[in-house]
Amino acid sequence: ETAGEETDVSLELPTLGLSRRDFMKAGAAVGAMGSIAGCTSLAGNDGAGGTTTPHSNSGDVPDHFVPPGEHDEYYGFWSGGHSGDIRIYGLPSMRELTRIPVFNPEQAKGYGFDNQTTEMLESAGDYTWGDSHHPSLSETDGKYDGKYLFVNDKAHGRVARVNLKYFETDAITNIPNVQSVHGCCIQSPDTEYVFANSEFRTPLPNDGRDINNPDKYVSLFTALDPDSMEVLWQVEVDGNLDILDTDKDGRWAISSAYNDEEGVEIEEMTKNDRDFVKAFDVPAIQKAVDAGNYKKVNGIPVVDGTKESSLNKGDNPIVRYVPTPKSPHCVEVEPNGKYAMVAGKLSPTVSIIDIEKLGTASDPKDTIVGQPKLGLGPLHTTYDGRGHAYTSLFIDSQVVKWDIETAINSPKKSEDAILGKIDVHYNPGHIQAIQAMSTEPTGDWLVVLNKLSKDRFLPVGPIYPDNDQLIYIGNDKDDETGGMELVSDHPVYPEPHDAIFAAKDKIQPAKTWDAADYEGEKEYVKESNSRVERIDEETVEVYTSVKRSEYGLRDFTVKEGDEVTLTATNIEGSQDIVHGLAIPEHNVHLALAPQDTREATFTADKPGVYWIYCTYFCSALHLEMRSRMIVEPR
Ligand code: CUK
Ligand code: CUA
Repeated sequence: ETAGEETDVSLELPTLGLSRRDFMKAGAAVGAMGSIAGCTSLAGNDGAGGTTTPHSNSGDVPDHFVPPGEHDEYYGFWSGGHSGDIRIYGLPSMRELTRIPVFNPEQAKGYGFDNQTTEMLESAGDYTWGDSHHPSLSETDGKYDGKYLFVNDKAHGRVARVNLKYFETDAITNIPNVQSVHGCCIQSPDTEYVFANSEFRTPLPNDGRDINNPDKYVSLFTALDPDSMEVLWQVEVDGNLDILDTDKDGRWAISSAYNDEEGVEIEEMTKNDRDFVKAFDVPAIQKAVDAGNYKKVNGIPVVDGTKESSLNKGDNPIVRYVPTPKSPHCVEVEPNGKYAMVAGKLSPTVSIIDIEKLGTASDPKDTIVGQPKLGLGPLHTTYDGRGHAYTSLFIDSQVVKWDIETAINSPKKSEDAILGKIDVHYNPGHIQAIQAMSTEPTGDWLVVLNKLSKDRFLPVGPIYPDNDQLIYIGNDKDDETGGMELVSDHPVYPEPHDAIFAAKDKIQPAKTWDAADYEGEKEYVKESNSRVERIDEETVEVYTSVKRSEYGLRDFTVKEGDEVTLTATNIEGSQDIVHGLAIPEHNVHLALAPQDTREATFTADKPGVYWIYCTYFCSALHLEMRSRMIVEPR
């Protein structure tokens, strides 16, 4: 049994899903399970596409079950990992609401099938997959403003932007000089920059030079303009960069980093006991750029932020190197912007950086004001806004809740800071509480993204789902878990790394398209204006409206070998009436939301008759909703 000990537990308690410890603790309450308040369904079906774990022994957890027809309180934006997408969930139900394709062409939404998205993917490197890890919501005044979500592509060194009016990716930047982007976040509090960490060290530029000189490989911190999505500048540093977060005042961007040894083999990378967190003084870097203090590589200003750089020698270094135990993983700044937590990964500690001291301490190591020992494999930390931090323990398969000020004030006794631990299933990576990345944490729900599910679900073959678990954190209690209560389990398709949550009123998606948003780039095709225009011997433009249950053109004729550009507008005004436009044997599919226009260019290279049909079931006459493309032989 690969699941080891835990397998036994779940075999004993197949429907409860409680750990042995929870079971003991719950004691008599288990016998009275049927009466647990707030627990709507003990049969394991919460209607959420997941299994329900009954709440443990307390009756004061609000209901996570959202009745039919009612809405969730919160939006959750999950990265899809190497699926390349963003998934949208409602919380607390954890129902998946939709997905937004980002780095992956995706046919249901026609993404990578119409000209606009195809051209965007092509000009961003023409890759057909990506590895999305860190979603970051745009902010105004430290609060989510609902405009954009940014996310990195670890696989190809890119950053994408999702427009939250249309829940659609509207820009992807392929960042020069870097191979892989890992850490990615906006600058708080006003989204003046988007930052991206390159994780892998490579020659600069990576064009065949310095292949055998690993000491010349570099890692870069990149700043992008959130509006134009252009790269503004980069900073070269020592070691590999990893995860990233910013303070709440627009000054510091703080990166975890490993491999200060600058080795290429694992043994070399982990030789030393110390690594250095990099704290980037953003205004100081901007000043250096404005003063022309950089070299240009592939058109991008690259500022020298290495330890030896003259820009780091004076009183106002542009990058501070803060020593931590080796190979730390996360950086997460707490909602007040006072402290940044850097989790140990290989060390059982979390290092607490006092952000104000980054600007004042003469020795960077004095910025670390606490280093509580929390458990094995600490990876990520989140917050409830009541002074508590929650850290995932990858190796221990637990979440530990701890008190930040106590950890700082009792540096010798870490136990004093620990408020409780709860078992999770299994091997958690990111952990995220509602709005914890902004200045407005709500402190009620927390999701822990477990990498392994082992025995938690029906077996589905050798590639298992992950397991996202919902934990209620609204009760501070003096018990074993510090009041944390495991509420539900949710299988997820591989492999989200991170998530970010916003109250529902922060996000205001459009119900239909507004043609003003694409006017000038595309023609809104009215029914009366549906037509075929021959441009030259080999080029044809076809324009058609689309509505229930007909295309503006019942048929159209082109010649074998013609390059056809088809423009289609869904002229419906009613929300939720989406139409598709599929052309068999031509790999053409448009998904058309109401008032949206899309274009597809293709070659009609096979003479014959092709039945164009609608892919979205839109009316009783959906199956009859057709047009014919007639391709005449030359
Ligand atoms: S990383 Cu995945 S568990 Cu890419 Cu945010 Cu830490
Ligand atoms: Cu239009 Cu189905």
